[in-house]
Amino acid sequence: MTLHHTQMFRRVNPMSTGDTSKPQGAGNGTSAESPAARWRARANYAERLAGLSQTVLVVDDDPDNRLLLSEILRQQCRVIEASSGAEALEIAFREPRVDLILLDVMMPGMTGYEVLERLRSDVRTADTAVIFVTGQDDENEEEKGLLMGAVDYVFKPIRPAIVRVRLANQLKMIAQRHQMSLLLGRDALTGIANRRSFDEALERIREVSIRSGRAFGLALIDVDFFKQYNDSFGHPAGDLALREIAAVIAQFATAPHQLAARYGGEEFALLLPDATGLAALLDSLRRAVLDLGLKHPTTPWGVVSISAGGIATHAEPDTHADDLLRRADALLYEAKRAGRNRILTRLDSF
Ligand code: GH3
Ligand code: MG
Ligand code: MG
Repeated sequence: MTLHHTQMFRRVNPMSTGDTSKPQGAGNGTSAESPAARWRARANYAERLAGLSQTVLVVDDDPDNRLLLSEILRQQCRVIEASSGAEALEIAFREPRVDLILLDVMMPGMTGYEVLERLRSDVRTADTAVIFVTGQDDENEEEKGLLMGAVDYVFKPIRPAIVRVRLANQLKMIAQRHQMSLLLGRDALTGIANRRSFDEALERIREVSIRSGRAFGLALIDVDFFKQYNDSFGHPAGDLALREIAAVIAQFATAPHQLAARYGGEEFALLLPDATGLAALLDSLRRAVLDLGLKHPTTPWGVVSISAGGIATHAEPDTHADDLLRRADALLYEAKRAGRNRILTRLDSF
């Protein structure tokens, strides 16, 4: 990954020795003994502990500003630069993990506001934190940016020590949020995402779809005759079967922002930002579960199977997550009534 960055982008090249152990003076003339210097040393230590695993994209049309910001940041994170809004979007959509974007407001071609709007309209970047960098100290502009979802503002001329601390604070919050969602978002039995993660992801994809007008896919999946499986082999064997089925479902959601989740009990859900080929995908999934070959004493086909209901649709402002789930659930119910071991999909025309 680092190699990739070095090759693809102008990575900021340390002009110094690369020794990150010393607190950066940041050029504000504070002596090493001052309280501020001691706090700075502690902050730097905490950053090093956190590791340089986070990535910040610096977007500015002015090369001097990019260089300055990158120099300030490179001790605490990986830095990628973009010189225009278009380049920023291209990188943000392509890079698997940009944690934060430092975004110049006034740029030729596309303003920072337009870039933010585009970021919020794509599921890959809808959650990416943005800090605006602006030369204008205008209350209305600042309010506008914050209302659009920027997490903070940095004002030009750049004051390195302040930028550094603001960035460190945001990066720390982002890391904590990431860790928390990992801790809270997994299903204990199967290891895949749980209902909580799923509900969050569905809400995000709904909001993105409202903004972008683009369709996404949602499927509810239920194991057939599972009560009888438990009754025949016992609950622990049922647990093992659920883990195997979950692993198969997870294989159908490996692309970024696709999500496979345990919705509850023996029900699972799939969320696909791109709805193309939903019916074929669900049918492959159905066959993959059959191919597990988990013996079932009472199904007509002798092995454990699933049924699924899937919708490909886009969301309007008055579309609620519950509406979407209800529509997928109605199809699942029909698939069950029609005999199980089958999938039903409804693809809205756009
Ligand atoms: P259908 O084909 O209509 O879906 O029939 P079914 O038997 O699968 O559906 P039903 O809702 O009647 O039963 C669901 C069963 O799933 C009953 C319940 O014990 C089992 N189940 C739910 N959660 C778990 C679990 O975590 N572990 C095990 N082993 N079984 C579970
Ligand atoms: Mg069920
Ligand atoms: Mg069932």
